[in-house]
Amino acid sequence: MNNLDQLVISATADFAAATEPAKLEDAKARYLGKEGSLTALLKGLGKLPAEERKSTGAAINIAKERIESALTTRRDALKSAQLEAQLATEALDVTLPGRGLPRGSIHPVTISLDRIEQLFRSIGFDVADGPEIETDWHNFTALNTPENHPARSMHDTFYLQGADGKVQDDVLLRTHTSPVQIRSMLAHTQRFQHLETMPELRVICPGRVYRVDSDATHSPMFHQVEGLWIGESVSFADLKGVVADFLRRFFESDDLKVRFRPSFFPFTEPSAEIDVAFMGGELEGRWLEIAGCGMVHPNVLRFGGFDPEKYTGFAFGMGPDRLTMLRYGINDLRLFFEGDLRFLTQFH
Ligand code: 2NM
Repeated sequence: MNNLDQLVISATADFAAATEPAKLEDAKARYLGKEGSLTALLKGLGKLPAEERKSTGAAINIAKERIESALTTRRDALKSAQLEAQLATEALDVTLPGRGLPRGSIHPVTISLDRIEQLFRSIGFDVADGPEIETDWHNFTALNTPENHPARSMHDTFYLQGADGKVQDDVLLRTHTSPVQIRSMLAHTQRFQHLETMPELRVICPGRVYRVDSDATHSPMFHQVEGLWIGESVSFADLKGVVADFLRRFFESDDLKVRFRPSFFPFTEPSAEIDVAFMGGELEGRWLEIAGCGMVHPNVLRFGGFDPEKYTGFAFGMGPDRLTMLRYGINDLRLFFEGDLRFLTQFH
């Protein structure tokens, strides 16, 4: 093997040993650079006798081409190895399933509130809301509640503190949604005061209410939906029809039994508790107290701007929390307000 062949073999081996482009360029310089061994051979050509120059020059050039070709091959190999490595580390599996958006779910009490609103809208009721911080007048006085009624005590109702830290006796967290009924009556009677006869007022008031009470069946915050229908000839028969029809539609049960049991509320006269009994299911035949109702007291009509000699009305109040418990068979009210997603995501 001649020197040139050895040079080609040595260069090819050096190129193969270079594992990164910078080292490969160093190896290239050792053979093909200004100081490289092949360059030195070419420079030495001049010193050769003329008859050897041509054939030696040709042999050196062939060796040079073989070295250059080995260099190019190695360069390409390093380049594709680097690309392979980069592709491996930056790999993106476009066939993986997407992360998706977690689907929320509606709170079970909100499901009930939406259903209740929908059912009452379908028979011509409006839906109203109002402040949760109320005045003593809207929450009690206008609802014909006597000065000494237990509901008015600090023991039963959350009163607010003023800036001076003193508890105010005339600002409170509403204990029912009836103050919204009062506000609706006042807005209605003011709006239509120029008319000989008021149009009928039909409204329900869903919302949060607050009482000092807390155990498995009572939460200091809970929900209420109250309804009100005032007109020139609204009767207790209308009340029975509207409420019984609503309950049968809400519980999707045509054979639901509904009964009205005489009771007392300051804001209605006469007043009644509303009981239901399911036909079938675990609670079959048991009477369950579910709402209160009555004919709006003349004093309340007057506070709302209606002449009780001309108008009558019925009102009712129910607890959507309890309705939801019955509809879904839930036994602890606190589950609604603890924010445990394992519970809350079960309802659709
Ligand atoms: C109930 C029971 C009976 C009621 C009365 C009124 C108003 F403002 F019209 F007088 N709203 N809601 C009412 C009547 C509420 O809850 C158990």
